[in-house]
Amino acid sequence: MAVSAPTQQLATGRAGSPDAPDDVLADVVVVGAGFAGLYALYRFRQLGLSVVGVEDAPDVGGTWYWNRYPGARCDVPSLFYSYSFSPELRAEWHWSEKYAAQAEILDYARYAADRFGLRPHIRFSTRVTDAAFDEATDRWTVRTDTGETIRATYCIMATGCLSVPNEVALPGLEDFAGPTYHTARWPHEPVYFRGLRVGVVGTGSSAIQLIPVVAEDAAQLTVFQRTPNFSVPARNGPLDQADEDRFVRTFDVYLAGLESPDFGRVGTAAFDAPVPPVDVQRARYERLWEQGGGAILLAYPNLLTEPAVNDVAAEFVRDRIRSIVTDPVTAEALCPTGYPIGVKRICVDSGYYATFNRPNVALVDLQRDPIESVLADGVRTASGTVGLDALILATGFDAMTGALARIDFRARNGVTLREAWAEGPRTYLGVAMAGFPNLFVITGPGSPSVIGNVIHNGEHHVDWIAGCIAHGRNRGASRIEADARAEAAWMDHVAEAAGRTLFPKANSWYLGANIEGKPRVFMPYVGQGYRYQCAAIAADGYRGFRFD
Ligand code: N01
Repeated sequence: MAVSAPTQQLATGRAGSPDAPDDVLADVVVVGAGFAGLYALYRFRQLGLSVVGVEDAPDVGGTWYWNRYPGARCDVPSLFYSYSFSPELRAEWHWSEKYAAQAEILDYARYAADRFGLRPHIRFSTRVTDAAFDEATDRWTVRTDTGETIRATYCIMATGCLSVPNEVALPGLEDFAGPTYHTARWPHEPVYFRGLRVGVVGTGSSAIQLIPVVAEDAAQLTVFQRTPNFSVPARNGPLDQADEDRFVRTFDVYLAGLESPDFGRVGTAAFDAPVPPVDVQRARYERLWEQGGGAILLAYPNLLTEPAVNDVAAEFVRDRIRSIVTDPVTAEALCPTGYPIGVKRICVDSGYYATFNRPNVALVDLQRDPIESVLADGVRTASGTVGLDALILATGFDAMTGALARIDFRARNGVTLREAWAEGPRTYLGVAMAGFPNLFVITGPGSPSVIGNVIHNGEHHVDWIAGCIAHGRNRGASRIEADARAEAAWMDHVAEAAGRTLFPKANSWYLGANIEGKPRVFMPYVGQGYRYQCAAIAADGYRGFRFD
């Protein structure tokens, strides 16, 4: 297979090729310049491939470029929420807080992009509209909204799991006279709420981070809650050198652990684990609550598989809510019931529940008092009207498949990805799809992706795909495609792994349940030893792939 020159020397058009003179040619096109896309650019260029990046936003950062609502910060400790691939970068960058705020995370992405010289290879403010596989040349023809055509052998989708906002159609929303904001598309200029009556729709991670901050400014804040979420305190604070040193001492052990056959939040070992006495469990949750962060879910290996353990953890958090929120009716409305803790992504907050003790904050429980209509100056619910000057939609994302489904991918036989996924996403290992040669997805459905550390999961996929491409090139193959039987077996395994846990017992975005009409398929892989399995498949000549 011919290898074209690195990106900066790209030819535009080639003698004897069907390409138009203005077509951009590359070995690899990487769509998305968030953490995964940036690393993909770096890694594939290291392989000596020519790489073109395409990014919708005018800058790098992905979800951290767009999600700049007040209070936006990481819910994984920043020292972990960092690239692992470069010891130099790790040594150079110092996080200021245990859970960094959005601006600092975006600065980190920018720093990494500059440090590794990636910006010149990215077309910013450019969105991929459609992509078709050309059987004659074994290349993807990728078209963008700027009118460009990129022809590349490999198409790498690094479009993120949480990038397409869930734009809800509240009745009458278009009549609202004040400003409306979506947390996932927050304006870049400052937004002031001082003295205003503000409404927030949604109580997921974004809302739970935003509500305490907006409550400090707003004259009145009304939270419209459809489903209460479990949230634990972050106990955020400054980081110092001693924290970093402690982290560095254990980081390599952590990285090695990721490769183990036993690694996985909900491993099969969980099914044999004992159910500790309730008082023992509660004492442990108490310690973890005081310590802060989502580690409470790691208290017991069977917390996400065994109702007798999960129920105690859930009741523990409900008791904490009741002890923080002084009005008993509001406290009860904030208590999540009817689904296990941890099977919707747990929220990590700074003062969320206590915010409801403020005189200027009110909760509307939509289960009892649903929204009837948005009006020009407020929201009418079954019980009355709430006057509002500004409305914030914290309604989340079309997760995991949204960004992929809106690109018109056409496979070998003309089938689009949307059609192929009509009954739910189907992948082999969460990285490749039968019928879509040379198309790879980073942290796609069917991989751990959002379960665990999404930056490290993205790095793993990029490395694995790079190995797969190198394997194909060494064999002189110009086409790499997942086998339909391997894909089917993997999807069965993904479903079986989820079915052994409590995860399917909540209407979560993991299941696509937050988007009307979306097929209910549990998308992340929650089985054990994912990296170990990927390594074994690679060692076995990338079993389940065809190299032609
Ligand atoms: O979105 P969500 P999010 N009427 O889907 C409600 C990550 N994240 O942006 O549960 C009324 O969790 C909906 O109600 P219900 C993190 O992984 C990470 O908050 O569907 N309400 C829910 O309350 C997180 O899990 C960070 O009944 C409606 C809310 O809107 C993921 O992003 C920070 C509605 C949406 O909650 C998504 O979080 C922030 C309607 N029509 C987010 N439609 C980090 O720190 C929806 N809702 C890394």
